Amino acid sequence: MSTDVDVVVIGAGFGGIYAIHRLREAGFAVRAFEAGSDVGGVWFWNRYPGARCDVPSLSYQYSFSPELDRDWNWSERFATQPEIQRYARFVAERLDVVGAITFDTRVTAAAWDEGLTGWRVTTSAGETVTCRFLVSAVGALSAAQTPPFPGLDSFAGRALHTSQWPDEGVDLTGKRVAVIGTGSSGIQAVPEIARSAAHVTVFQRTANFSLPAQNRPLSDDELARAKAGYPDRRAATFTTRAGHVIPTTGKRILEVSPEERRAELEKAWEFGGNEFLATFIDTSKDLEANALLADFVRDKIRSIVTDPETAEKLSPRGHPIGSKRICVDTAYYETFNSPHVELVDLRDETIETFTPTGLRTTAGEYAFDTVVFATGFDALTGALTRIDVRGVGGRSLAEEWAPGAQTYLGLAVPGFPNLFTLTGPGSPSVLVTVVIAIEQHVDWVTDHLVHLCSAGLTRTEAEPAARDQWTEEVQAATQLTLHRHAPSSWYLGTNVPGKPRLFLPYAGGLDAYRRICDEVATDGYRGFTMTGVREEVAS
Ligand code: NA7
Repeated sequence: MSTDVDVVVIGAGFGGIYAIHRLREAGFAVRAFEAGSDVGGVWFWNRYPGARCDVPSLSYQYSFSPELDRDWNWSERFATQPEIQRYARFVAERLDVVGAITFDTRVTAAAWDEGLTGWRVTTSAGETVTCRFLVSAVGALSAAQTPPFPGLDSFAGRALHTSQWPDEGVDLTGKRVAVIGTGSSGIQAVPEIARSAAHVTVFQRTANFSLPAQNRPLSDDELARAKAGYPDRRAATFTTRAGHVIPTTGKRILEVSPEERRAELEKAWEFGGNEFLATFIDTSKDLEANALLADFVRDKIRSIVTDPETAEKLSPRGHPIGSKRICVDTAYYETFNSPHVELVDLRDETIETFTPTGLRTTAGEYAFDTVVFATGFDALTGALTRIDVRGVGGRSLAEEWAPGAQTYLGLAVPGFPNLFTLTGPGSPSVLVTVVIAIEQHVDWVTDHLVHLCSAGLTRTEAEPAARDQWTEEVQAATQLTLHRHAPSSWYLGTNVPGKPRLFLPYAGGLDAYRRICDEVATDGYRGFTMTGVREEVAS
């Protein structure tokens, strides 16, 4: 039985764009569905004021094409959301993949059909498309999470989520705005919102460490140097732990004098960005070393924020710096020096209920016209489990992952043949430069499918033993990092009520991960059962 296409790709963000390109290049007929009205994925949706990448632009781009590198020019050190979305569009047009994408259309269900040896994919437009292989490029941070606050329906003002910001923008001039959440999105949005709003109340549950971006325009010289260094960068990309080269002094913070420590950290703070974390090589491994780094940042907060009580509330405690996602900001702490910006610490008072005019905490009432939920995502799994994916025997992926998402290499799940989950749980994804992680995944999946089809086979399925062994490896990798000391984070799923506590990304580094994937391929795709005979081959 033949299928409508060889491959359906879900999503047209960075993963989907490159997957369509590589799979078509390898000879597969591909169709993609995208819920947004343009390419970009997370960079299409996250339009909140101040939205910016926290990885330097020059590293946050595909590495596979010298031509793309040559012809695209970033304007700033850390690109804004609109510029990154323009880049995604530029690449999609260059690779001529736009025609393969059906926009404004969600995949709502996908069911494995053993007789077909393929998937039946259903969309929000009511279309059903059959395919041999299904590639999920839904993104790790794309399923928005709004906590079920009591009384929210009664709130008469406007409620917004940072990742679902209206396309036409929102005029907050003169408005009283509440922002709930102080992760990367909240920390980027608050200074921008405070520019026009009459009053801003920031509700903080956990104070996060944030580093100054020290953003600036990129000069022509810098761009020219970056382009000249392209071959080296490309060669180095996959040999790094993080997916891009990060400068370090190579020294241990515990071994340098207090003067040298301060001087190096001041330099790194002035340089800006999350590269600050790599200044010394022991701070990501050793709690004592990490505490010195954290102290430096808390000193900075105290030196910036004039009200000592507010400074103390903004000072993160209880988790090592870098064990939760580090934030990168522009004037976040400075914003709290403005008289119209107020911080509410939800460790001192908790939200009881929304009311028609705002919300009530255990300490009192707060009135506002607009609430901005900067409350994050059902990360790594939510975008896929919100689709009704059914594998062998009708087994639901959401049910399979209900006790905690387990995969083989972050890419495949036993019982769900011919399905590949780009940047899925158990892959480095959000812990590394995700565009580079995507390239590795797509290349590996394409090679796997070419291998399968060249052997005249039709079905590939991860083995339970391989999944179990990989799950152990993912958890063991976490134990070697300071992530294990963070009591809560979206890496662990603790931000989503009812989600099991399990560290989801692979923390062993992109270099190690790539080596493992390459070895699996060299071993004839060890851990996958590959079967089936194609009709045209058999006849
Ligand atoms: P994050 O980093 O998950 O931040 C969400 C924030 O919302 C965080 O401060 C949470 O506090 C807070 N939150 C979540 N639920 C609640 C409730 N119920 N009450 C109060 N506060 C709450 O999401 P972002 O969008 O900022 O960033 C996600 C990633 O996107 C980011 O790391 C970058 O990689 C890009 P908590 O810390 O859970 O106590």
